[in-house]
Amino acid sequence: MTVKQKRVFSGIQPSGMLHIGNYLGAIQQWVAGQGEKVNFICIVDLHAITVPQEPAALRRQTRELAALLIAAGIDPQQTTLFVQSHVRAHAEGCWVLNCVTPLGWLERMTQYKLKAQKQESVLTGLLDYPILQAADILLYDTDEVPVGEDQKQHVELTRDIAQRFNGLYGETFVVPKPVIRESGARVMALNDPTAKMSKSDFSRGHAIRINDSPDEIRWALKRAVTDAIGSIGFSDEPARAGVNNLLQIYELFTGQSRAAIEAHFVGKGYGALKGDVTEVVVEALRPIRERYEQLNADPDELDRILAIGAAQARAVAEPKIREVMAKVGFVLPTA
Ligand code: ATP
Ligand code: LTN
Repeated sequence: MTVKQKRVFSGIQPSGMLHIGNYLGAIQQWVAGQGEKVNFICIVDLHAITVPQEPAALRRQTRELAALLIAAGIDPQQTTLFVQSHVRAHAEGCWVLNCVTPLGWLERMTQYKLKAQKQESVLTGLLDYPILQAADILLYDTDEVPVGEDQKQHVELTRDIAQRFNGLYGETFVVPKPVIRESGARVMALNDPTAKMSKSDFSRGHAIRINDSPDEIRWALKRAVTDAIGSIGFSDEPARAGVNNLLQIYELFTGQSRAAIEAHFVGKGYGALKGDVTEVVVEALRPIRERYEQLNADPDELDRILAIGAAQARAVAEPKIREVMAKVGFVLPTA
């Protein structure tokens, strides 16, 4: 008997340059899982416009994100890498799922509440965001969704929506599981270790972007918020969040054990910690930045890769959306 390969789906918004939180929380896992499972990685431009975007910037960031993902190790031969708006089934699936999801389920989403607070005028799409995400995931019969901690609630909502649809119309969707790594699931802002590092926070020193120069990385880490305690060790205590965050970044980029890292820093001060983290981050990002610059210089090649990805994605999503439409009672268009 052949065992069916697991399907993995994840998405990322072209809402600005990636930071090490995206890399450590999500992309590293996507790269590690390539080969053994069937992988789909989607650049979610429909999600990006749930908050205002400048059209030229969105277009540029979409290609930049594709280049960066490939530079970071996503191999288009092994992973279907595509742009969400290239596959219409995502918007169509979102509409159908809108019509089986109670409004109250959306109003309690943490990400919605946090993002809505930051907007002068909240767009309807922002509330609907998690349903579009559910459509993304469910159209591919996804088993696993590797994401950072902040997305757990959206994947749980996706499970609820899948079960509700299956209950109303009969078995249609696979109920997916979130996959969240223990360390790195929540990389904190360097200038405020109580907040998660976020793409759409542009304050200087907030994040390390994957294409930052070594000088910029040094600048941000030098000013990273720590505490007045002085000792260096992993800790869950809120007062130690800054030091813990630096240690986690060190851990994930070096792959060393926590015990070895703590032993390495015994008797050292925060200046040494920041210096060592800087060195490790600069060296880990250097090859990614170099590959990124090469790829970004060839937009035609990127568009070609994305066109192949879109065709592969459509081959899965289109039959699924037809199945969904048939289940709800639509007359399917012929041919
Ligand atoms: P935005 O600030 O524009 O909402 P973002 O930085 O949260 O963007 P997304 O595109 O929403 O980035 O997320 C891409 C992936 O990166 C998701 O799997 C998300 O869980 C993960 N991620 C985002 N921020 C962090 C973080 N600080 N630590 C770990 N993982 C993160
Ligand atoms: N909301 C996600 C991005 C996203 C996603 C998805 C993640 C859109 N569709 C499907 C996993 C699966 C975020 O990272 N902010």
